[in-house]
Amino acid sequence: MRNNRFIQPAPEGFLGKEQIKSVYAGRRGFMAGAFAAAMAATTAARAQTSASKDDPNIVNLPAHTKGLGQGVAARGYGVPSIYEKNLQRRESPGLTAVSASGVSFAPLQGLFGIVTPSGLHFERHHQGWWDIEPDKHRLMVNGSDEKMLKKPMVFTMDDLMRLPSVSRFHFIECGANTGMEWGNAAVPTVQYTHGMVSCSEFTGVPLRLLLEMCGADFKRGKFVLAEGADGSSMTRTIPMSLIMNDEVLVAYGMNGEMLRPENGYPLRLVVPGVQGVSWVKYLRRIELGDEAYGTKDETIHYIDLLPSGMHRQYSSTQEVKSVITTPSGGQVLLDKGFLNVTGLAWSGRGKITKVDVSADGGRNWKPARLEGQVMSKCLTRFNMDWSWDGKPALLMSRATDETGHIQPTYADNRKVRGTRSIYHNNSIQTWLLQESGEVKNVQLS
Ligand SMILES: Nc1nc2c(c(=O)[nH]1)N[C@H]1C(S)=C(S)[C@@H](COP(=O)(O)O)O[C@H]1N2
Ligand SMILES: [Mo]
Repeated sequence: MRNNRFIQPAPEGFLGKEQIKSVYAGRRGFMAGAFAAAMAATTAARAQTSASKDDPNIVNLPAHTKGLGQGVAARGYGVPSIYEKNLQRRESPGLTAVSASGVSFAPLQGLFGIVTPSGLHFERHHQGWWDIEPDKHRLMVNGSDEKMLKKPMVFTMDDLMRLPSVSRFHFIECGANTGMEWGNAAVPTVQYTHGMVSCSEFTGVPLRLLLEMCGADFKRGKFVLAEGADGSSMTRTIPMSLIMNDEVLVAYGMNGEMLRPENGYPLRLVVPGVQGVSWVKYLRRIELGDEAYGTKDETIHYIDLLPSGMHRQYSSTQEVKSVITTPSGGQVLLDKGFLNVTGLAWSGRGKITKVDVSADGGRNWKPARLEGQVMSKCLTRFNMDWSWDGKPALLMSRATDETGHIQPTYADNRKVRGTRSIYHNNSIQTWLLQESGEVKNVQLS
């Protein structure tokens, strides 16, 4: 988010373990430093932005009103303003020990509306990313036996792109999003607590159509296996029930252009409402079969450790969830008074119908405004008018979806799931706004 005279942005840079520890130990060193810097920046900014009658920004004609601007040729592919260079995907400490297996988090604190700009879409690679030559890329569609699918086919990108296409807005969320928070409030900013969710318009061909072209037996076929062309050989089982309603796409487009290489160029699976790992990138093969495949990516990864010590498999649906993105962890409110509280809500089961916001730790709730068109399995932006009286506040949001599911508290989730899970944490997030204006990630017991 741009510097503004009411909110000091959250620290965007890499937060080392030591810094995190000092924040949570309640030592004021790091945050006090940030606060002092914020105050200094504010004083300087105030001199420039206050609209007094001798404001130099009104009186003096800036160069850009007098001179020639830059010619169009200066920008073949547009890039953001140089004043926005802090808004970036970031890696998190502790999560990216192996070089090609990595995560970069989307800077949710600085985004508006529901679409994640493609260059800020979170990334999750199990074995690094590739920029695959589209002319050489192939998608094979086959069956587990000859009767399951009569006519196995291999599609080129050109074959796929001449077929009827559809475009839809959907969120994608890694099953591990908010995963570090199961035990306690672990990371300081919303970028690291919730930044493994993004939302785009995807364009592609319904997978059902390809299966139909290949003569699939839709009575016997119960599952497909989707396989990626990178070194991780990402493989996931997708139930046919999701595919038959034409929601699952073999997609090449994202936000009006071809997919970005880091998001699966030239082809990826789009599985609305289902955790990110099933959205296989660099998609090279689809197999139709009559039972779940039980691959490495679904038997040892993306499973939920329960208090009993047992693991739960195939909990794929991303349940109803929301988070306030401003004010959020690491930001510092520099003034009392009116503030637009804003955030994002989503559900893998359909549309968001309601988001309630509390400023007192969940005792009182008020409905927020849902902005724009609310779409199924898509991010929904909420806003709420609020006035900060300068006293400590506990800010929370709680989403409800069209199936009636309500976002649970940490206490609710832990009753069933314990504290040692990594995946599928949709608990209500709490931000503590302190009298100093500093915002902290906390959990209420
Ligand atoms: N081929 C391939 N597909 C993949 C992955 C991968 O490493 N290789 N990662 C998966 C995981 S775990 C997630 S969360 C999403 C992330 O998609 P993104 O990088 O476009 O955000 O892609 C999924 N598809
Ligand atoms: Mo993931």
